[in-house]
Amino acid sequence: MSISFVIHSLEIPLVRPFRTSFGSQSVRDVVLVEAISDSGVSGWGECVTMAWPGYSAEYTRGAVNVMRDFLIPTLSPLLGVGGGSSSKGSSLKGSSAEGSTPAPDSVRAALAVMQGNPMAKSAIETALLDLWLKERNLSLGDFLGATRDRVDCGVSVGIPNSIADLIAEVGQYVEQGYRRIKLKVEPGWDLDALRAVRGEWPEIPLQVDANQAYRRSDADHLAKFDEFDLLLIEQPLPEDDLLGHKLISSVVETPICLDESILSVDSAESAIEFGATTIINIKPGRVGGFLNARDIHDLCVEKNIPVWCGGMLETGVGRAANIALAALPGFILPGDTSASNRYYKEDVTEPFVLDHGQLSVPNGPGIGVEPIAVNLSGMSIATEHVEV
Ligand code: NPQ
Ligand code: MG
Repeated sequence: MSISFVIHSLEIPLVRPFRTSFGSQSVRDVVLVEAISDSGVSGWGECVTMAWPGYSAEYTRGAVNVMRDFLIPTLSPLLGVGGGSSSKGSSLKGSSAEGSTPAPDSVRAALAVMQGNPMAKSAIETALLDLWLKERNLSLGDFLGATRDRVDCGVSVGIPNSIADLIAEVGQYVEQGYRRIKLKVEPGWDLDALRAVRGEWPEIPLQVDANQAYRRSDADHLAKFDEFDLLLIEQPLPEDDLLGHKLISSVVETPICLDESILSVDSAESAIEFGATTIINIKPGRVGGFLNARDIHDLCVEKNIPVWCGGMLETGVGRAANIALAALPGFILPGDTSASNRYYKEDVTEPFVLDHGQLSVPNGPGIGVEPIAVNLSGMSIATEHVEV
């Protein structure tokens, strides 16, 4: 038995530049991980890093290096090759009669030997999970415990050049049927933008995301957001500042929602119990994969904390898997699970198309989608084969 990996580096132009408090992007550099079984079946996972460490410490070139030099080699005993373990068939922990792919839990456990790098881990774990599910003819949604076949979609609106541009862009999304609008904010781009959008759409579900751009001393300023009837304020302060978020929530009535701060089940429980957050944004890449994402969801259901599915400008590969996750019962707020055309004129898979503000949960085996070969090759800037 053997599984080989191909790391596909792609570049896809965005339909418009996406600016946040940490910078602007007009091209999405994407890495897709392909795990190929010895029977020639491929499993796919998307690495959601950005080109530079702006959102979190991970970045694309680093993620490719850690996958090639450490994460994939660390899995070789599990895959039954390397270190001589291939000869001991009965000791192949995690493999099973249905196929040669190791079980998802054993992949997670093996990768946990390495610190950090959750986005790189998630890409590899998801590629193997897709393969494992395909061997069982089981969809990711059914595996994770999805209870819906459609999910409500929101959209994240970057920081534009003017209020007029903002209103025009939000107007397009409202017309397309999105069920919730999220404005990216930063000091100097917040209250005027909110006033303008609320003026046009007094009733639309609205929230903001600061990507860590404020400081503890901005509590009184953030309290001025209360008059705009927001669903939540996402990650106003730096990732490591749980006390700051707790202090902010004692001054601000709008619920605080953490994104970058939540890295694991334990950090989620810490933030909840400490009083730093009352809503959580779950992104599989940020938390090291779909198993951890599901476990954080389960914790939040138990603790009555609403969750929603974040987005990292995924192609159809990452999007398909996110939509399966967003179909779990605790995902009660619309996610950043937008249609393909929010970001891309052409997606690497068949496009996800919004229908009454919702997307359908893929129901084929695994993540339920495949890259289209010509799209993949047209977008490719590098292809690296990694033998286990
Ligand atoms: C967030 N996403 O919730 C992120 C941050 C983000 C949809 O708002 C390239 C790749 C640019 C990933 C910009 C949304 C990005 C990116 C922002 C992720 O915080
Ligand atoms: Mg965010």
